Amino acid sequence: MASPPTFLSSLPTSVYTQGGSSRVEVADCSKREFTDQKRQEMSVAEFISYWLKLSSEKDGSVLCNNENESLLYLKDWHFVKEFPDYVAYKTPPFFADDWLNLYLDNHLMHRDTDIYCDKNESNCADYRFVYMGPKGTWTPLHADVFRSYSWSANVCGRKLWLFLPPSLCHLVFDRHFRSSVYNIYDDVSETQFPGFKKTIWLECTQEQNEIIFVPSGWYHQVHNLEDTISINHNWFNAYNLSWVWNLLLRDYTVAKEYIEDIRNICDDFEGLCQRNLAANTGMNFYDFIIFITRFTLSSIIQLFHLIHEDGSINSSLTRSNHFITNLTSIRSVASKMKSAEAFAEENLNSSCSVENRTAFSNVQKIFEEQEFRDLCSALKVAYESINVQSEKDSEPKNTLFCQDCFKIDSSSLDSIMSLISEIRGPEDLVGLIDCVMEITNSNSCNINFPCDVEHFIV
Ligand SMILES: O=C(O)CCC(=O)C(=O)O
Ligand SMILES: [Fe+2]
Repeated sequence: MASPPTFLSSLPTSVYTQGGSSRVEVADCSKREFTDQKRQEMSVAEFISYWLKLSSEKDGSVLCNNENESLLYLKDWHFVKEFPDYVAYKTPPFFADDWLNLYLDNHLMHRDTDIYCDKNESNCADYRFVYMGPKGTWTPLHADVFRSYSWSANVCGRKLWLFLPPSLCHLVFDRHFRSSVYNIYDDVSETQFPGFKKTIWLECTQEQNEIIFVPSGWYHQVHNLEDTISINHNWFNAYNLSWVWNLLLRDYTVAKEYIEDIRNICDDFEGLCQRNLAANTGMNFYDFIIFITRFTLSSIIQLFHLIHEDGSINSSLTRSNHFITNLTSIRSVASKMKSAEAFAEENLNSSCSVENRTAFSNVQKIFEEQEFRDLCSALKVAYESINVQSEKDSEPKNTLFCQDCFKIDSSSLDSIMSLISEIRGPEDLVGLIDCVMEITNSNSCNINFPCDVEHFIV
C-alpha cells in the first residue's frame, strides 16, 4: 500500500468540507490552446480525487510519464474571496501595499454593464490565488497580468522558476511582436523566433515555505518539481503603476490598429476600442482613471489627516512618505495620460458612459461611497502593518492598528473640496496633486515631492 501523498497534510480540512464543491479552473499541462494551456472547469473534490489516483498509480509505478496523457493543474482558485471568514493566511507586510486587491475587495473593475455582463468573473474576481498540482505540472512562459508584481509562497512542494529580465524580453517574440515562445524547453523555431537563441535565463528553485517575488515585466516559466501547493498574488502600487499604464497604452494601440478600417462606419470608435481593451487586457482607460482617482483622494485624505493631527508631517515622516510616494507616482502617470484621445472632451461626452464619468469626476459622490471609505480604511491598515514591520526593524513605537480607528475627518474633506469638486480628466488629477504638494510643502520644512517616483526607486 502506498503511503499517503505529503500534499494532503498541507490541505486545511475546509478544503474538503467547504471547498470540495468549489468550481475551479484546471489546466491540462499536456495540451496547448492558443497561448495558454487548455482549461476545463471541475470541482475541487473532483480534482483532488484525480490527484490521489495519479499519486497512487505513480507510487505503484503503474504509470510512467506519457507526454500525451493529461496532467492536470488547478490554477487561479480565488480561495480568499470564496472563504473570507476562513483566514487562511495574512499577506506578508512586504506585499501589503496592494492597490489591486484592496480595490477589488469592494469595487468592481468595470462599471459598464455591457463589459461586466460579458466578463462577469474577471470583473469581481481578485488576484489572490491558490495553485495546486502534481509533480510535472507547469506554467508556460508569460509576463503577468497588468504587468503587475507577483509573489508566490510554497505551502508544500518545490518549484523551478526560469526568469528573463525585461531588457531581454524582445528575444522571445516573433518579428512582428505578435506571439511569444510558449515553452522554452521546446525545439523553438529559429525562423519564427530569431532572437530566442540569445536569451539568458535566470534559474531559481523555490523550496517549501519559501516566497518568491516576481518583478514587473519579467517573463517567467514555472515547473512543479514535486506535488506542490502555493499561494500566488498579483498586485501593483505606486512603484509599478507606470507599468500598468504603459501596458494599457500598448494594448490600446494594438486594439485600435486592429479595427482601424471600420473607423469611418463606426458611431463610437473610441468606445469600441475601450470595450475591446477591457475584454483583452482586463481593464480600460476609464476603469484605470476611476481606480487612480480613488487612490489619489485616499492618499490626500490620509496625508491631510497627518497634517491636521500634528500640525506638520515632520513628526510622522515615514507614515506620510507612503502617501507622498503614491501621489508622486499617480502624478507622473496622469501626466502621460493627458494626451490620450479617450479623455478628449468629445470622447468623454460620447464614448465614456455617464456612470464611468461620474465615477471619476464627482468628488463629493466618491467621498459618500461606502466602498471608498472601506478602501481608505483598508489602505490605512495595510500601511500600518508595513510601518509596524519597519519599526520592528528600527526602534519600536506604539502604533495604532485597528480598522475602526479610521475616520475621514471632515476638515480633510473640506480642504479637498475647496481645491477641487470635479475631476474632468487626468489633467485635473495632476493639478490637484500639485496643489496638495504646495500645501504639504508649506506645512513642513523638510518634505519635498520628488519630480518622478521612478527616479528614486531602486
Ligand atoms: O506557480 C505557477 O505555476 C505559476 C505562478 C506564476 O506565474 C506567478 O505567480 O506569477
Ligand atoms: Fe506569472
